[in-house]
Amino acid sequence: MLNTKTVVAGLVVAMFSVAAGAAEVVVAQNSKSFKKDGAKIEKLSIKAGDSISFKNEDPFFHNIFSLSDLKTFDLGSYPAGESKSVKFDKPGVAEIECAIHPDMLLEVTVK
Ligand SMILES: [Cu+2]
Repeated sequence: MLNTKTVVAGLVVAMFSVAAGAAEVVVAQNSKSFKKDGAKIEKLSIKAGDSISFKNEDPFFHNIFSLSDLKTFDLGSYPAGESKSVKFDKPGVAEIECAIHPDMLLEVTVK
C-alpha cells in the first residue's frame, strides 16, 4: 500500500534518473580559446540531450554563436565570469564560433 513516504521516495528516484541521463559540460572561453578542464579543445563530443555551459573566463567579452543546421543560436556578448548554456537535442555536428574573435572555433559532435 502506498503512503506519502513511498511516493516521495519514488519521485526522488525518478528525478535522479532524469538528471543522470543528461550532462552539462562546461566549456570555458579562456585566452581566446575554448577550453575544457583547463586544456584547449577544437572538438568536443557530447550526447543528445546534453547541454554545454559556455563560461567566459577572459577579462573581456565573448559572443558565442552557431549558424549550424543542427543548432542555430546567438548567446550575445557577455563579460568575465558569466556563463550561458545551450542544450543540444539532436545528433549531428555544430560549428561554434565567437563573433568577436574569428579564430575561436569549436566543432561539437552530438551523438
Ligand atoms: Cu571571443
